[in-house]
Amino acid sequence: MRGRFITLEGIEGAGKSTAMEMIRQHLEQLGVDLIVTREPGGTPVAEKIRILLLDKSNTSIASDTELLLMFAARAQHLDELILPALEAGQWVLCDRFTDATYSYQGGGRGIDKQRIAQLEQWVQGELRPDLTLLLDLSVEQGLMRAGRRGEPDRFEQEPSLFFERIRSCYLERAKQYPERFRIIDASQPLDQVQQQINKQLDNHLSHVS
Ligand code: T5A
Repeated sequence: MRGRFITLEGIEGAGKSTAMEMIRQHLEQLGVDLIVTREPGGTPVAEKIRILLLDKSNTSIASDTELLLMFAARAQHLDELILPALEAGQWVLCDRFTDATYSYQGGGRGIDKQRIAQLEQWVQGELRPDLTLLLDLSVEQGLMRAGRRGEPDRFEQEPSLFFERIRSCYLERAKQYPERFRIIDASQPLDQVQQQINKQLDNHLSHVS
């Protein structure tokens, strides 16, 4: 049986890295054979593309170049890691996927969603996440948390309006695809975020088995 594909999304500082670890522990305790990965990245070549994308000294990356690099990294990630794992029956937990492209390159940069949809179809075919946990919180709160981590990367240097558009786009997508999106209130303290996430995972598992 094909494994399940779970993605985690949210604006900067929403707490994805923290939540990834909680999810990994919860699913492994339940006996799920899981691989944990991230985008952009997840394989040696895709991680090199990530470095290019996040490097703030690359001040003149055109929006279309950024979009194509995201999908170039994704094509490699799917071919080398995600698809073989799912086909082998493993579950894949991925920190960001194509909803981030719709939100950052579509909502944030203003690229036409139809162009993103064409690339999505080309690179992924019919593959879509089975479950997407959207960690939602205000841009102000997210940027404040992200700021505590130190030096901002190329995306984190953008003004807060950029992240407001990204957040709106994420929330629109959650409305558009209610069958797979679950919104987590990430403004809550960590233990409550964890409870919300575990509830959604348990719910998902009960429908799978
Ligand atoms: N990107 C990505 C695109 O533009 N298009 C795409 O298609 C894709 C896939 C890299 C960048 O690439 C862009 C988006 C990104 O800008 P990333 O590495 O996932 O992607 O980027 P970040 O959002 O920067 O991810 P991080 O992992 O660095 O941030 P997190 O995971 O959201 O936040 P985290 O867990 O590090 O938490 C931040 C701080 O808050 C605390 C943590 O302890 C930490 O100090 N915290 C909390 N504090 C209080 N209460 C809570 N509930 C807390 N949760 C976390």
